[in-house]
Amino acid sequence: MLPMLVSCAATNKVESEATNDARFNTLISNDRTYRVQWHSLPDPIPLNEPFALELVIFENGNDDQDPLRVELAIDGRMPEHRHGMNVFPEVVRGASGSYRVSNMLFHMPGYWQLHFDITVDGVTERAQADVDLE
Ligand SMILES: [Cu+2]
Repeated sequence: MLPMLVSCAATNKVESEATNDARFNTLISNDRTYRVQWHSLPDPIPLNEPFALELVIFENGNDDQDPLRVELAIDGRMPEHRHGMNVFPEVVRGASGSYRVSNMLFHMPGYWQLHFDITVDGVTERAQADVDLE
């Protein structure tokens, strides 16, 4: 049986850009349902200055698909201090399927967690990233 040759050049531009672009970090959600490709703007995340996030969400383990459309909630927490941010992030989905999160602010140095809460059909799953801010 001949292997099936499929050109992937144009099938998923966002996927390949997000996967191959060194700016993007890869994050698997806690129950391994989703793969989040994300980076901050600017990168690294600045101390006490507004920043943004750009991210794309895929089904984990499926490399041949379009970015997912989900309900997305973003939060930043300092678990050791038991507090979060003093601002409310704004999430906008772009035409390419990527999400842009603005109005982020980590107001003090230390250990932060970025929470990406992804909801599909009423079920929420979290992906989280550790950020050590100096
Ligand atoms: Cu704190």
